[in-house]
Amino acid sequence: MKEQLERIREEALKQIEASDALEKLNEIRVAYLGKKGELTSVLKSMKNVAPEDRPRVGQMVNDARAAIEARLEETRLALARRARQEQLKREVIDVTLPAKKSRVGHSHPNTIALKEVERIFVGMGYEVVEGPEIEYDLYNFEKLNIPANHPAKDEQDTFYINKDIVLRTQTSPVQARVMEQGKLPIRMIAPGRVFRSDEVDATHSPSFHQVEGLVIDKCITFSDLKGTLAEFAREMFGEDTRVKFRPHHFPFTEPSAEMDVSCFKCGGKGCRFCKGSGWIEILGCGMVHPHVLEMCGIDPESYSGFAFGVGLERIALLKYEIDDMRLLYENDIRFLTQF
Ligand code: 2NM
Repeated sequence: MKEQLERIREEALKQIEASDALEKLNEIRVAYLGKKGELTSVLKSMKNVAPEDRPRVGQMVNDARAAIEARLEETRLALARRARQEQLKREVIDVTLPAKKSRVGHSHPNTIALKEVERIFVGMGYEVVEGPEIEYDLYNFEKLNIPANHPAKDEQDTFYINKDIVLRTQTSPVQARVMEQGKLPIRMIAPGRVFRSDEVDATHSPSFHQVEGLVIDKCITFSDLKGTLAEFAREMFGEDTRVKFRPHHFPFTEPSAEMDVSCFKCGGKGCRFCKGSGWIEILGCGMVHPHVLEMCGIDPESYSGFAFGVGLERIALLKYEIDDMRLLYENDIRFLTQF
């Protein structure tokens, strides 16, 4: 019995010595100390030992168990330490390396200009409303007093999905939809992408952005339009900006006008920027045509309103002195970060 115990102990310690992985240690633990382990089976055979020898043999079994357990624990700690050391070596961080620069994006000039337009009008109590880019002919043309034979409806200018559906050529259909909902008064701007079948050049693109505005209430007059848009111009281009209105024609407004702002480069004396005139054309506007109000369910006898439309790219090009619209669509970060 004594020899058997000694042999088991030696054998176990030798195997522990030779282990190079934690899993192996576990296997050894099970093989010697487990329920069906070698040491346990010695204990089970105690019944064959003479009663007077049992305490001594029991002591020897316990000693062997304690020795094996101690060596297992020692070796486990040593292996764990070694593994940790190797991990630390693998994961060493060189804090002297230059940091990776994080590449941060930049707001597009259109976005900067739009935020500014929105800030100004929201400050005057306007709501910002969006609508679909794919529109019914009914909202894009019909309800805006643009009849079937109007040149704007020509396939040369409009992208048709089918005979009833188009890519919107303006954001006024959003206004038509809001008027139709019948909640009055209305003070809103409708920013968004619009589409026209244009060739690309320095000032044209088949897809660009507009902000259209609409005010409907009792007793709205052209004076309200002038005051509002003059204030917009001052906030957008500087407090010394003057405005002038030239008669124009739009099917959806009557009367209609185009608004110029005094050149914010030369103050109106005339320079290369304003091509010597001292004025820069900025937007179209007018009093909403009674027929448009009627078609959108508003009684023109009780209500009147004004509307306007600005090209966002035009504002961005002017404000940031960019001379080619195509630069706005390339998204070259070296260009964008200049604004
Ligand atoms: C412009 C110029 C003038 C306009 C008209 C409307 C509506 F829906 F009320 F009829 N929205 N926007 C309008 C008027 C747009 O863009 C140059």
